[in-house]
Amino acid sequence: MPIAITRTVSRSIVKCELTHLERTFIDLEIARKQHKQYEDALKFIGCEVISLPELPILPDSVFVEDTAIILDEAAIITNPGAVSRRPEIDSVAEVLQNYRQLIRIKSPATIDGGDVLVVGKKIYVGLSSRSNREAVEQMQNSLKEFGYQVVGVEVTGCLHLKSAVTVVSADTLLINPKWVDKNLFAGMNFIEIDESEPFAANGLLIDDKIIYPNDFPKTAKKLKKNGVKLVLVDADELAKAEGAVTCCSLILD
Ligand code: CIR
Repeated sequence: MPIAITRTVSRSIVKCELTHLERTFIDLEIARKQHKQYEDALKFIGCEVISLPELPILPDSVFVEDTAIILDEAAIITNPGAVSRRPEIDSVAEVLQNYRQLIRIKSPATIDGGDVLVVGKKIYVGLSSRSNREAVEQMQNSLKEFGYQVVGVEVTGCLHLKSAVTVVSADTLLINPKWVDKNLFAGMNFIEIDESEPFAANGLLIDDKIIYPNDFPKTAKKLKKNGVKLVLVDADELAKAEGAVTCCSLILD
């Protein structure tokens, strides 16, 4: 049974970091209700959900994905690109040490888990406002013993690499080609988002199902046509904090 680590939405979510979006009011009650729906979707797929307690003074702490990268052989504890988010990592590391050997990314390297796309033994790291080449280098040095190749890829127009591309099956990527170059992912198949839904490239694959926001009906239709099984959730409240569905959990298979 996969384990999904989540964290209750912080009461200070309105003070979240924002990079590409204008600040709009985030309703805590709605955000928590939708987050609960997301946790229910994880359970529906068959995950055991470990829901960590709220961190009231850390606005972005619901986005646990950014604090770690889970591999079969180890968990990498990140050094988040936004200084305000660095205090989020310790409590996640404390939980993860029960499941994996920990590897820590250290300054000047910075990286957010949202920038990391794992496709088999290849790890793509988005070179974004949050993640840098030093992080790619540290990851490559730590992970070569496990046979991983770590490559940095340019990403533009969005916060993280996984805002632009996510995995929908072993050999298929859901992608917004305006934000990341398809040619970087040689040998993969692609499903392109509908152009009118630029934020539609983020889905969370667990087993053979994708947790996917209700907000992108045109892309959802395309995914279904391609045989992708969707578990739909309301995710528009946390989307105002620049968070998508992968951001809200860490999955241990
Ligand atoms: C931030 O800017 O760090 C948060 N407001 C949003 C983080 C979203 N995380 C993700 O895409 N992995």
